[in-house]
Amino acid sequence: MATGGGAPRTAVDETSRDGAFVRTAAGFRSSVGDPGFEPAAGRYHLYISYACPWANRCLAVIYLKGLEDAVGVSVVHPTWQRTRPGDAGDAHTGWAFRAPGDPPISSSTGHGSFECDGCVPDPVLGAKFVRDIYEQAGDTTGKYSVPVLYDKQRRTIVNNESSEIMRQLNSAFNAFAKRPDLDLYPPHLRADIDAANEWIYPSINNGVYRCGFAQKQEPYEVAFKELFAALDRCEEVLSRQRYIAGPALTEADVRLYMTLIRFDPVYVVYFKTNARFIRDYPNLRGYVRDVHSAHGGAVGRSINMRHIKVHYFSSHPALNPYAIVPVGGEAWWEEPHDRAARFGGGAA
Ligand SMILES: N[C@@H](CCC(=O)N[C@@H](CS)C(=O)NCC(=O)O)C(=O)O
Repeated sequence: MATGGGAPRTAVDETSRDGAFVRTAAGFRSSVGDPGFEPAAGRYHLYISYACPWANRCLAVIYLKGLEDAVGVSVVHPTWQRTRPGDAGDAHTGWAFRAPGDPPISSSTGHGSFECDGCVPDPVLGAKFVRDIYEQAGDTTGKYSVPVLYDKQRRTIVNNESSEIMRQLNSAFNAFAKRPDLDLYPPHLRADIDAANEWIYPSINNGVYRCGFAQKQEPYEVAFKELFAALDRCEEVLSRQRYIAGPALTEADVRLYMTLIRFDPVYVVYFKTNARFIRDYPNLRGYVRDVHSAHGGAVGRSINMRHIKVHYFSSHPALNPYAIVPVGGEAWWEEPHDRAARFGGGAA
């Protein structure tokens, strides 16, 4: 069920009166496994953007669990478009579907030229925009975000909150998973995972957005200080243990990694998070490499750095009017790491 209400809008519009970025809660909060949403192979479809850290988390869980044959995935174009291009009174911009080989597209204000490689169109509804899927499902929030977990049988959205979708992919589809024994939220680590998520979400995962989407100096500086204090805390934790919630790779690592992998190529410049690069923290650097290569490279396989860079730099004309994508950013996360040798165990 959708909750809340409002006109179509994007995250760039979500600011409070003091200029701070305030994220709107997701509207569809059912679970696969609830009555009426029985687990099944081929019934559910996941709509993602490779660029979006929240959607990327869910794709990583699909690869980690080996659910590629059980849950279909569509991938939007990284560059936000006008979603009602023929309607002069509706200026909303958002995620659009394209097929590989389609002609390149520009930003919503006509700048740049971005190819469609890696896009996967919508085989379920044939939607042109993610907005169409929300409207078909009776959305009333007006925010058309990814990820979206869709039920093809009931023709509705099950859930659009990534932290909840991750848990469902982790536990509800084990009958169809190639790796049912891999538990990213194991009972003995739950308290530590919840505790890590609790401070990492506001200060790091959402903290980079609080820096980047702030519209006044003071909330930006508050978010900046919290962000780097939290990164220092991660660095300290990861000097003592292999993963953020203990000795095993868990959902808390997937969540943290998705922000860290975007940090140097995008956030340092685009969101003005420029106190330090992640590659300059010895433990965070090794940790990102470790998670990237974990379980046969399942997490790293979910990363499309071209989509990540193109999205941010081409989708918010107010922040980067000419949609120029910075060139720099070597792939240091693909290098070897010493964390198995230092801490043992893990997910190599
Ligand atoms: N609570 C959501 C947040 C998802 C979210 O904000 N996704 C962004 C992309 S990174 C989005 O789709 N934004 C669309 C918009 O702002 O209109 C989750 O974690 O699943």
